[in-house]
Amino acid sequence: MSRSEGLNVEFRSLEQLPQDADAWWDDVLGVAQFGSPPLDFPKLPVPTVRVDLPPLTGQACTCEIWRARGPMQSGRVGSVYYRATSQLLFGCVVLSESASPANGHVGTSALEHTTSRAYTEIFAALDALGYPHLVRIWNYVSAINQSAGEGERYWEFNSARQESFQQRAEHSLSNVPAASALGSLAGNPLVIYFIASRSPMRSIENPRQVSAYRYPAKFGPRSPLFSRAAQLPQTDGAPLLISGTASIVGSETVHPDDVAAQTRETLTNIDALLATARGENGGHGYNARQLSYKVYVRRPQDLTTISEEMQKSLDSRTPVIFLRADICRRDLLVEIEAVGAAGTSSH
Ligand code: 3EB
Repeated sequence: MSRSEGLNVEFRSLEQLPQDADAWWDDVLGVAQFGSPPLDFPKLPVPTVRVDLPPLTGQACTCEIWRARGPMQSGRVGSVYYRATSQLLFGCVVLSESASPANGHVGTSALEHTTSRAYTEIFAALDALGYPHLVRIWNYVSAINQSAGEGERYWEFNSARQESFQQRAEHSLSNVPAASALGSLAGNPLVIYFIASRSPMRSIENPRQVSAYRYPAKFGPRSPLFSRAAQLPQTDGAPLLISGTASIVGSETVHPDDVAAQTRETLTNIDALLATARGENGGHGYNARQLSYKVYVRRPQDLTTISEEMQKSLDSRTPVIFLRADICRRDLLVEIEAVGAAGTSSH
């Protein structure tokens, strides 16, 4: 089987983006922009998706730039914008809940309806384009902790997500994508972006945590559907995409009132996942110091504490961005996701 060449992520502020260097964009698969104002990349065929989560480190906007190598093709299927190499696809979809026919009706909520539509469109696009394996997906849901029905809006999102996966013929719990689900402020649309692959990925679970799809019903009648990490064994460096990870042991939140302890527990969870991933990759290393990190912070005033805890176990050169976001359980104060390749630095 032919190996696909690399997948990398890079973080840049608005000021650090070259304005006229077209060649710089040649191998860019997709861009997520966090904060405001929205950037405009006229004439570029690169899908760019704006997420209304402000960076906590001064810049107005931070870009997460995904690169791969090889000839690329861009386009749109339904509401899904994409760009793809022969092996990997980056896609995004943005849907407003107020456009939902369920808006204001009883029964299926506007969020459930919008989530179903987004996932249905994503699966249809991936099947039509021939990248049927969803590897990694980022979900940004407005007002995620707001009460709704018996629980919170996150529960509604989970119901619709689970149902959408189950309706897909090839669905199996052994290959659910790695994911993050975070909250933006009320009024924002549902924003989803993702990476998919032509060949199967390998999903990895965390020995310290109950798989999210087996969480007990007290966390919602329909479980969150994601794996703890996704590995791309057929891509150079076997990139590992780690899901949003939090201070959860088993299925319970630990250290509900202690953000420093939550940060340490989260890093311990990531270490346990890395050990499992190394085992899956013939022992070839993923090193916590060689990952790129995206950190979601519930309360801006916790930034220093979280950042200091991370500095204790990471390198000063480790790429990391901090974003203000709501986390999908009210008692979670921090959530960390990461990306890296085996044996090399991620750059
Ligand atoms: C957790 O471990 C924390 O619903 O897609 C992390 C990553 C979390 C992804 C999701 C939720 C999701 O349960 C929350």
